[in-house]
Amino acid sequence: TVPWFPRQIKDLDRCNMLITKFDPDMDHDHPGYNDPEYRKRRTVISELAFRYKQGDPLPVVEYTAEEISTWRQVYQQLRSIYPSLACKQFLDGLQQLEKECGYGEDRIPQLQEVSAFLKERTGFQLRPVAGLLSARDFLASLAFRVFQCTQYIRHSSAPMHSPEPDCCHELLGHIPMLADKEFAQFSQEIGLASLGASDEDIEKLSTLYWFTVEFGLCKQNGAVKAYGAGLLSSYGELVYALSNEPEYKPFAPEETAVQPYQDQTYQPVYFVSESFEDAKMKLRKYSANIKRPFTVRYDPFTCSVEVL
Ligand code: H2B
Ligand code: FE
Repeated sequence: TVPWFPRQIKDLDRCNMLITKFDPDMDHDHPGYNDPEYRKRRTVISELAFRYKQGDPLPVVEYTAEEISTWRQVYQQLRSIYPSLACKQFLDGLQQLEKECGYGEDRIPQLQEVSAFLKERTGFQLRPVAGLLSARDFLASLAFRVFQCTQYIRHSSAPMHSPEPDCCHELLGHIPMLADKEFAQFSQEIGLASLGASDEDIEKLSTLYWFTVEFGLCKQNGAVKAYGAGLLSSYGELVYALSNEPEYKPFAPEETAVQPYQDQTYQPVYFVSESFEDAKMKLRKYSANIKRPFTVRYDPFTCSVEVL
């Protein structure tokens, strides 16, 4: 039998299965575990996401001076190495966000304004989420060009790396890429391929997503550059990933899909594609070949999925 999947954009209200393994209340190794203030703050911001229904205005968070200071550190450090380590699509997107969407080191952009910006560029919109989502729910939202976005920030004691997604990861890692038309198209295709897929196929798709959208490297003008959001939001791992120390393998979806991955610390292996376009094409081809007893088509007029 086919697992339930969202057919209409408002069904995304049901795609809210959180994975709590990196949550500061559950994970003893979380840098915020012993900081009751931080945990309290996280609860407040989580509530905003739990209450959110599709179509509501995106919640505004008034960030504290401490949170902005963490953002500033992350922004300054990463911004200084992007020009030499990030791929062109990312640099273009970030530049637009800085020019037109208030990106900068002095404030944390609000989801509202970022969502409006993306909507105009690529039709993507944001919705708030309280933490790490199940792969199935996360991928399903991409089918509707909805990106589930955390709104809290990492703990101030560990600005250079966070095992769970936070607003630095979303706003710096993912958003600039989602401002690219082709990347947006390709993200939606992964999402559509995931709808109603078997658990095994979801596992493979999510591994592919991991080694591309999160930790992908690509060649550009003879140099290797990062396009993965997990790299572009972690100073430590971005430098490490391009240091020649880890193992590099050529990106090949069938093999990449079964490569075990590391979600506690840096990756031992990264996949390098011949170009950004090459990764996109190969991953597209792979997604299109996933076997399902039906086909899906997205209707942009009604924001719904037709099942044929
Ligand atoms: N949840 C959230 N909130 N953000 C992500 O970037 C994310 C996720 N990525 N769940 C998913 C899992 C990804 O690692 C793949 C699809 O498993
Ligand atoms: Fe991510």
